[in-house]
Amino acid sequence: MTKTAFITGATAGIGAAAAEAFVAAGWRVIATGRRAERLDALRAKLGDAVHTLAFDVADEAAAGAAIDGLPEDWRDIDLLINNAGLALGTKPAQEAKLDDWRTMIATNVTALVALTHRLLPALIARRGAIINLSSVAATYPYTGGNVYGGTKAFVEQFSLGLRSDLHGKGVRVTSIEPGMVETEFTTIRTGGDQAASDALYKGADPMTAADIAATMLWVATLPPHLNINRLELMPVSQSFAGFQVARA
Ligand code: 8X3
Repeated sequence: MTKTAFITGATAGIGAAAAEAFVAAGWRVIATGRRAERLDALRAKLGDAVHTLAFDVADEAAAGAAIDGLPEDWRDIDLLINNAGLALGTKPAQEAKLDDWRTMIATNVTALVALTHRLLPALIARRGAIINLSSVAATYPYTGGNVYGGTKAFVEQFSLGLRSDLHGKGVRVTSIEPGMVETEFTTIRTGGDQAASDALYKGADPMTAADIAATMLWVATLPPHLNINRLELMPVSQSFAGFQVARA
């Protein structure tokens, strides 16, 4: 039977790539995001297997209205991919903007839990699955990661907590935790600085949105008795740095 995935942040990057990968694998996709014209383009590209919902994931009322308005034949959701999220700013905490922190918490944490809460009954009814997009920043601190890393640590731990709460319900939950992926992520993080984004990815052979989409599809199509709890991945070119020591 054809399965349906609900993907947030499907207008670009990993979300758009996931929509493409799941449709190519025979799924139906509810693609959501703020930018209606991008969703229209996605639907034009991928066809009737895509249903689009344009709303800002951080606007709980708009998200609720969009979901409540889903046509009858799009209500059986087998998989929620909580992909929408962002990083804002690269400055250390003492120089960061509080509003950037608020926006990251609103999108990466508050919106994600609200949407999950709303769709849980449907997912339980279908013995479905949830894939949450966390980050290596959940585990490895780096300068300027502050609240972004905190939100992604929340996503990781919330995912594990969901697994406990959903014990015995047959619902799978996975936290996917990528390192460097070349998408609009860095342009957004730097407030539109394309040169900074290009410099970060230059020569690094970063992961691609399609790499993460393929990982999501793999996780979602494993035998139903198998749950990947956390999955951390990086490009070969990225690894870990040591501790820093401030000397007098
Ligand atoms: C972001 C991961 O490695 O680009 O989620 O900071 S990294």
